[in-house]
Amino acid sequence: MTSRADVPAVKAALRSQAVETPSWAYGNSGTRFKVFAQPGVPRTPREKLDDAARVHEHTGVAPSVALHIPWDRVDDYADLAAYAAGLGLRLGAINSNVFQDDDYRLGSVCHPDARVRRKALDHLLACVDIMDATGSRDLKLWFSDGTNYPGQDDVRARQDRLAEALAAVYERLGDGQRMLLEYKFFEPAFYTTDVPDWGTAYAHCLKLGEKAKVVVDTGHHAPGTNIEFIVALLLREDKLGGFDFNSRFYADDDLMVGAADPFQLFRIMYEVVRGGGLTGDVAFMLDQCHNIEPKIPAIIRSVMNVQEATAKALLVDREALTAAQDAGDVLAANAVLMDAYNTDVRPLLAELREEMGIDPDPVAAYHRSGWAQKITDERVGGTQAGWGA
Ligand code: PSV
Ligand code: MN
Ligand code: MN
Repeated sequence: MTSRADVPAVKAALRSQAVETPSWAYGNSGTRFKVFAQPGVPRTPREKLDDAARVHEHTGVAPSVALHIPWDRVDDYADLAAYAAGLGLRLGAINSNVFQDDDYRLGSVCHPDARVRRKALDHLLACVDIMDATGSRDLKLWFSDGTNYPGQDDVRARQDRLAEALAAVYERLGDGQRMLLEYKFFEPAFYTTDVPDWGTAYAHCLKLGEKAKVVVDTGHHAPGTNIEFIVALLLREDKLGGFDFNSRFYADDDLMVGAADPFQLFRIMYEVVRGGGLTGDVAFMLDQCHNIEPKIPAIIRSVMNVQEATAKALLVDREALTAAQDAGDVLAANAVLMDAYNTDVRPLLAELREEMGIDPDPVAAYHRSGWAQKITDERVGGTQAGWGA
């Protein structure tokens, strides 16, 4: 541990960080080649919340769950929110889905046909109604819109259509509600994507106003992109709404955050800490799919990975770093950062968990709890929920 670390302050910051887990990570998922069904997977949104409650119980820092509509369709969202509250949880971001309908072949809010655009907009507005019922703060917007072939559609006109839809949604937001615009450089569109990068998302959010912010999904960049620079810049402009955390080796792999490149996660979290993002209203959400590994322990592991990166970022000796930077001492400055990154923070986190009254080893505690066996025995019949179900 770095000598000047203010351990109580680091622990207090870690205690207050909340990581939001996604309802869809608890369900079955796969690639376009095969979905491997797992035993005990939730059949209903309530069962997804039951699993999320286990993640929160064992980590102490995962008190909210993001919903994806219509994957989490229920008749009464206020009732679902009450159910979540009964488990010690709350409902988090509402993720809209305008990408899984035959009508969206050529896009949703950017579609050339006004009828399809209206249908997509109606869905987004319905998501705000759901937020009113659940008390959710954030509407997360990701559009699969784009084109596959040069000349297929007018790229500028599509931006106009996008702006029109975003403005209508923005108008509908209530006090304390926000919209988070997510970008992704390709897939499913392969030539142009209508919100491909942070710059496009930022330009739209800037025009819309302060309730519109950018969300950074860590898997949505070209290889080699310096994501921490984007984070630093968005924070500086007060336009970072949150993260969809996951990790990737190739494209949008949706693997466990911190698994592929823990050093990148540390660099991102350092910019978050440096930019005041830990104490502000940045949403730390996971957006992952656990296709071959058991889901609940994978989600617990992911929450822990975010905590470990955050702890290391908090341990950076900022005074020593500034001194080295001011002196133009390249190697000393780099060494300060690397010292923090190379610190084993697991004992600190184990200690923190004990202080919070939870088991210092969340994954082991989950395995001991018997929950995996219980859901395997009880959740038989019905349709297992999953990505796209
Ligand atoms: C798109 O790739 C995305 O990252 C968006 O956040 C979607 O809502 C989510 O994945 C679905 O898993
Ligand atoms: Mn995402
Ligand atoms: Mn994605």
